[in-house]
Amino acid sequence: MSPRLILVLGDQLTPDLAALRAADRTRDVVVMAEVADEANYVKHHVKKIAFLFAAMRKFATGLEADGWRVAYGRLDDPDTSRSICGELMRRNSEFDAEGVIATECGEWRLRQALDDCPLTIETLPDDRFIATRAEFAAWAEGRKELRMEWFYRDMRRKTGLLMDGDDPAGGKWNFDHDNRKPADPDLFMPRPMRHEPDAITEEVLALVETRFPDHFGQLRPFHFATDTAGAKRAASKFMREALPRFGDFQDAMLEGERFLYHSVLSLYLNAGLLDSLDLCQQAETEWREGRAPLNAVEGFIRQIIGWREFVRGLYDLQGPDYTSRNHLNATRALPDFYWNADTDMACMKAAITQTIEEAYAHHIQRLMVTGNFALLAGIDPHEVHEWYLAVYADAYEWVEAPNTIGMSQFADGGVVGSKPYAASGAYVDRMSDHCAGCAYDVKRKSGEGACPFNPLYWDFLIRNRETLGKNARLGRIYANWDRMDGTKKDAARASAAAILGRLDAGGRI
Ligand code: FAD
Ligand code: DLZ
Repeated sequence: MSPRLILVLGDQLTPDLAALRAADRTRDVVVMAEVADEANYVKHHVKKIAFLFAAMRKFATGLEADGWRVAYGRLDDPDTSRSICGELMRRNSEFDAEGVIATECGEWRLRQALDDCPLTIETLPDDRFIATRAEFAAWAEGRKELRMEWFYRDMRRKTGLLMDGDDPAGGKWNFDHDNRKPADPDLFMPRPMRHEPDAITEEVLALVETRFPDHFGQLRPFHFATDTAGAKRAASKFMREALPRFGDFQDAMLEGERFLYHSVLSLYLNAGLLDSLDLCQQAETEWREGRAPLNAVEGFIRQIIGWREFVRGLYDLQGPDYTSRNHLNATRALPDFYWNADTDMACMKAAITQTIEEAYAHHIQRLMVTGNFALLAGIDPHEVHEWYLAVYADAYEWVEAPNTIGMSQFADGGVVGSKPYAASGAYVDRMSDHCAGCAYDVKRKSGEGACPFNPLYWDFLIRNRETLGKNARLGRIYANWDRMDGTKKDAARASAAAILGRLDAGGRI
């Protein structure tokens, strides 16, 4: 009997993936490939490419050890095609195969490419998520507003996580209110696990160094795990050392502390090396056995079964044009300092520098620093989206786009969030220690040396008043502006115009 081709993509590195479950290891051939099209659709951070290629190679070796026949295409193999479809066509001829079994891919872009591929492809749902596409669509049907909190409660009920019978553990669904403390420098600050590259990873690092010299980011040192065993060790270290304080300091930022109490597990979850339900169950055990407080564990679980599942559902529901939305008609080009960190704003410099070096920034850095600046400065949301998709090791469009286009840039007009996450410098000052050492003065509202976030904040709101003025959640803020002294208003807008003019001229910020 002819074999079928079983497609396993770089973010499908899960032994019980739907396509593998449907396959017969005595008959079928697993197809995996490092291809130029996937590596280049944005100029991915070199650490992300290295992580995925090393993890793919090890996953393939693991499958072979389990008795699978694997046809693995390496990027440096002259016969490997440019695209996933090309690679399937090549293997189809090589094995005289009888069709392809695939697990639905995360991004519309690749779904479209596989639909256009002239082979018979049976596509199975990706059931590594807690909500199926149909469940999310049914939940969303007929609702005027889609809000994460209501969906999250259903996911708690569905999984039984942090439930005492029908009630939420601790009597509350959400402890976010307790999770907004600024952090202090701490000698005992936990650090994510650092994994030394082995021979396979070293070989991939050398390949990435030669093949992607113009891609974003710094490749070495490279300390990500590249297999499930390593990712699980990283998760255990997080549970033991950081989870107990994850909640309290979830929104905090500290100069020189790149990870604080965050898990740095998203890249492993998104590539399939870790299972989201399993991770949440481990976190719940930490609380039930008295090693971590409820506000921390609830906060961590909410990010995964709440936000992660919610944005995935929305991405599917909103369709392939989502990344072209531009509700606020923002058209400014992305400033160069997003690529080289060459800015005098201490918070921006810290977030972008660590993005270059680590392919990582935590949520508040992404949302309230780099995202906030782009929002206030009116940067084209598609350019912002392509930046976030390129620069983080965990970035895939299904999770990145709702966070960028929706939550951060409000370019979807309120599908993900009910109001824009716009903030002045006071927010960064409250949640971080960046302002103390900054070239700008966060207390100055306008004029020479004022923190750019201050005048840009008001300018953004006034520029967009026609669109945002009817938003009930912004009513008090607009009322504050209306009460403000005229000279202060003029000074803020003149400062904003000067900053935006400098941006347009490629000047230093
Ligand atoms: P932790 O703070 O330890 O949180 C635990 C887990 O919760 C994460 O590993 C992640 O899987 C999940 N999570 C937390 N917040 C979110 C969220 N808003 N949406 C989805 N999952 C969440 N996350 C990605 O995985 N890939 C992306 O490409 C991505 N792009 C983003 C772009 C912007 C503009 C913003 C504001 C956020 C983005 N996020 C993205 C969400 C979030 O910033 C990252 O998931 C998080 O910073 C990953 O770090 P961590 O593993 O230390 O997370
Ligand atoms: C992100 C990525 C990269 C950089 N390279 C590959 C690759 O060479 N081969 C592969 O199968 N997958 C890769 N990926 C992950 C895919 O881009 C991902 O599967 C799609 O974006 C669908 O979500």
